[in-house]
Amino acid sequence: LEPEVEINEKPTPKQTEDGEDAGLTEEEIILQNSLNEGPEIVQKAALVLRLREGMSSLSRVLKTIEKYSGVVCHLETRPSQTDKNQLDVLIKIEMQRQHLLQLIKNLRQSASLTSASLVGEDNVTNKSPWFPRHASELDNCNHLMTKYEPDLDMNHPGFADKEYRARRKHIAEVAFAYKYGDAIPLIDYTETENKTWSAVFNTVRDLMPKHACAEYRRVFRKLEDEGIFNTTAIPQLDEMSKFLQSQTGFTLRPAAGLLTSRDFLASLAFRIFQSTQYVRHINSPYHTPEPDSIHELLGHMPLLADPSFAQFSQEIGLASLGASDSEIEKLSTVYWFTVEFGLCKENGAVKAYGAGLLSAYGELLHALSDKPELRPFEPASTAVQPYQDQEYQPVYYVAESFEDAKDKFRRWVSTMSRPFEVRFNPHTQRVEVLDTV
Ligand code: NLE
Ligand code: FE
Repeated sequence: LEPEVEINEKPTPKQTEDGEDAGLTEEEIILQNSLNEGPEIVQKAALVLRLREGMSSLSRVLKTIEKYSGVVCHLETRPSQTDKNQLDVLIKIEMQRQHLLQLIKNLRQSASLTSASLVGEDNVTNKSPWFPRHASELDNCNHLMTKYEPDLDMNHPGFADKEYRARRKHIAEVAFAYKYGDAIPLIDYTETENKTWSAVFNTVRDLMPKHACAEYRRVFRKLEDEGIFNTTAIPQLDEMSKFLQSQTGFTLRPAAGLLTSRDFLASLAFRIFQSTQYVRHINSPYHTPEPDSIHELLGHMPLLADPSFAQFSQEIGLASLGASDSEIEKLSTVYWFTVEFGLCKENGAVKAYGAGLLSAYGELLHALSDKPELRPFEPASTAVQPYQDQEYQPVYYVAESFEDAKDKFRRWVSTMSRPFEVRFNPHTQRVEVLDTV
């Protein structure tokens, strides 16, 4: 069978008035411009096609890819939603740039295709992906992960507790309604919720002098002196946000639950921390796999008030803006083993600074016992260490100091693929993009 899609070595591009090829998508223009840097460079690409004659056209398309020495890495098909006789196809391929461009042009001219387009994939990616440029755009960064939720997970201690579930729903709605510039809504915490807080707060206050890092201890005392930390009532996010702002410029905004990594990390770039406002179930006060306000307040807030740590947090956020999915995965792993579960050295001893440790006393003791494996913090290897969020961690990473962690992190981030730099302008709360290519 001869492929119906013929290989035409010299297509005659239609010219527009300003001399550019007509009808090219942004990705294709980028691809075309990259040709002079190395036409024979093998490049990953994703194609989205709509085929007129279903599977029989698909086999012709695949043959054509083969003719161009392309490798098919991934293929998905489904009947088109608008016309069941047509087939929608996603094909991920690896192919020399010069052939790739030819292929797309030829596919476009083929009679068996209704449409063909190149979509961004790794280094073909659109050079200006969307990410928030101003703190107000974080209103769009509130996508939730549905992992461990009282409504969905039978193992959640709140699963069978109707009242708890209704309460969670109410507090989540408050967060969803929040818009940049609003005052953070006050939550009138119930007696049970305050009791849960007291239980956790008292254990942390007892363990902290021995096990928490100096920066944490310093801010903890300050928060006690200011009356924000006290054993009877859960601090309000609003008062905490004002406190942080006065220390490091960090502020808070309410989040409805566990956010996607991309959305969560993006906010850190603006020195904004998205914080949950609901409280864990009274039946399991000393460990929960999901974030809740006790974890945020007791775990995260003291360190966000430390200038060096605040800077480190913001830099993780800045590195995430416009990063590829696999880089986001690495950055969130680094975040996990530092901000959430990090240990650090202090006068020859090992102390905790990770928020997931400082809000869960069982794991805090576990981390500082001889049970887990401790490794030195090295961003490149830490970033690829698999982790889970249901049980205590088997491995922790130890930083020499925040300054050292930051230096290492900066060096590692500079090896990432993003073709631009970003800088936060604190006067305008805007992220400025500096092109480096
Ligand atoms: N395990 C922590 C706690 O119980 O406070 C929460 C970790 C959230 C990532
Ligand atoms: Fe956390």
